[in-house]
Amino acid sequence: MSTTIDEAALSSAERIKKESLGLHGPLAEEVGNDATHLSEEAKQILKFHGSYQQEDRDQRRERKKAGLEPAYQYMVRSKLPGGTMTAEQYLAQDDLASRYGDGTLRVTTRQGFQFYGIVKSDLRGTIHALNEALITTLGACGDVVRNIITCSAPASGTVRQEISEWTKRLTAEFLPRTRAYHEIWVEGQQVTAHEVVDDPLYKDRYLPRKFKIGFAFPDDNCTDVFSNDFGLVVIADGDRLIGFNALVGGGLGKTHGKEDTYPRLASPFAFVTPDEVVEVARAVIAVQRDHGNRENRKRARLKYLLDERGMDWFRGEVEAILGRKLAPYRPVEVTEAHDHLGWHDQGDGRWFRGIWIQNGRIQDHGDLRLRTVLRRIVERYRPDVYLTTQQNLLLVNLSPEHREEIDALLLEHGVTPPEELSQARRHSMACPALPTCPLAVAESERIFPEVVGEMEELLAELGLADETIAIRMTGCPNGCARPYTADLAFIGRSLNKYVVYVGGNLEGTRLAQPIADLVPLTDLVSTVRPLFERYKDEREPGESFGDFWSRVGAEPLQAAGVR
Ligand code: SRM
Ligand code: SF4
Repeated sequence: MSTTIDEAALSSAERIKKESLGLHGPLAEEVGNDATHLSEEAKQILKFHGSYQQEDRDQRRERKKAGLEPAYQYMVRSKLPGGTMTAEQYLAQDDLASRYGDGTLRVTTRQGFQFYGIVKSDLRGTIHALNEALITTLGACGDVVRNIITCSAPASGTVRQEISEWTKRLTAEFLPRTRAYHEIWVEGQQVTAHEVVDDPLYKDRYLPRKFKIGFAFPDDNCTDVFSNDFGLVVIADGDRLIGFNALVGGGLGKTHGKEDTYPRLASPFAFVTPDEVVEVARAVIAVQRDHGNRENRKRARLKYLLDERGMDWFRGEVEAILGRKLAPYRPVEVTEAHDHLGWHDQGDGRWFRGIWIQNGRIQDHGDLRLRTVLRRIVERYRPDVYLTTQQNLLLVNLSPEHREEIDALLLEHGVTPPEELSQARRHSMACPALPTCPLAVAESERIFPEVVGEMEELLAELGLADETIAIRMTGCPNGCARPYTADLAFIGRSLNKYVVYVGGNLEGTRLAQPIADLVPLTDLVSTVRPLFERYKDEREPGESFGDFWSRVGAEPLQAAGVR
């Protein structure tokens, strides 16, 4: 698409964005009315404000039979740049999970928190309370720059600290300019005359699609930086930040059976200094804004624009905006990724403790009283709380003399120490899927712990229990738990059936490939057993499962191939 817009060909989302007049839409009027749900227009605009209208899909059939409307509810997503929050902010969100939500807090793969099961009449109360705690939800969803991620593990006096500040700075730069958010959620007004604020970056139609920015370090790509539209790999000389290797065009979503949609790792783009990073990011976003596909949302991410027009064209457009040439990408490899679990010295006399959270779900369930113990620890020791992109949580700035007490508390509440977790479980991730996600075609979070359990048995039997293997599951091909960069992934295909992928790596530098399609849930582990047997017999010393299959080339296990 060129800058001349063919209005008739645009997707309906484009009309809704434009007619919203700066994200007001009919939202302000509808949020306060008595209906249990929103109109299509308001629902779309609500996303930009950080919330999705959902329904409890477990109740769908019964309610339909009884002639009832769907069990409408809302998911609210906190936007936490770099995943950081204070103890007070953690406690405020923990309160909200019970006051308005379903009693759980979900750490997302982009360092946000999600609240579920909020009824429409409590939506304003929830978002208002988050803002009172100085947490925004603006732009947590929608066609704008999403939560900006980085490795949150603190290391005093190093560039890591500086990068955490960068996530906040870029967030402030790329927040949509709108009065609507403040009016609806903060002031709680029912506004009808909309005051439209000029937004030089997003203009009146925002971006063609979501836009993701992430930071990483060459020796720690725990953020999966290559999955972002715009990635920044830190280039440092010791503790001095020199600049960033910028990457463009990452994105993981695809649609089953549609060959023109695919996961793609971001490509090397340019070297940028700290002084120019905001300007370059802004120019990259502007090129996507002006040239990205606004007719077909399935092809609207930056990755497709790049593949259609080529890197030279893209760089030329960015350079034309900047009015100068960009410096070439530096030959620096990304080689490691860490999960930051357990105790670590921050280098300033204080320590942080990384806590593994199954699929990011903070809740009390059976013997595991994770939500209770986290609240107790945060109330008593007042640590800052940082979220990781692997759905885990770090308790930060703790005094070393509290280490034993904190470990004892965690144990008492049923939290397994990281060193006792199997490697397979420790590196596993699943997306929420059913019953909240409207796009799920198969289960994920709810059944994944059992699948991992079966995998643990298989790996133990083969003597592979100590291998670091990242296993991920999603309920559809959109890729929310980043399955396409995992060693092994199960991706929902239809009810109880999955596509099996192998060959990614923990460092996030390689895409996995599909090797079996429509595999029933009950056959997942038996399907991959031969792959692990061969890996055990033929691997080279130190070779990971994903590296092995990438080297030998995983052929489709089914004659008909996989899509
Ligand atoms: Fe996602 C849509 C959950 C990270 C790719 N994602 C959704 C929605 C909102 C479904 C919807 O559109 O109604 C899911 C809400 C389900 C629920 O009930 O909570 C959802 N995505 C999530 C989270 C919560 C998964 C998790 O396990 O933590 C993550 C929230 C991150 C955040 O805090 O902002 C989440 N989503 C991702 C990632 C991973 C990442 O960004 O590192 C991806 C792959 C990278 C990418 O964007 O390409 C991802 N989500 C998608 C897509 C596919 C986009 C595409 O280009 O095709 C969709 C569907 C869409 O946008 O139409 C989607
Ligand atoms: Fe929903 Fe699919 Fe994302 Fe899972 S991967 S949360 S099923 S959109």
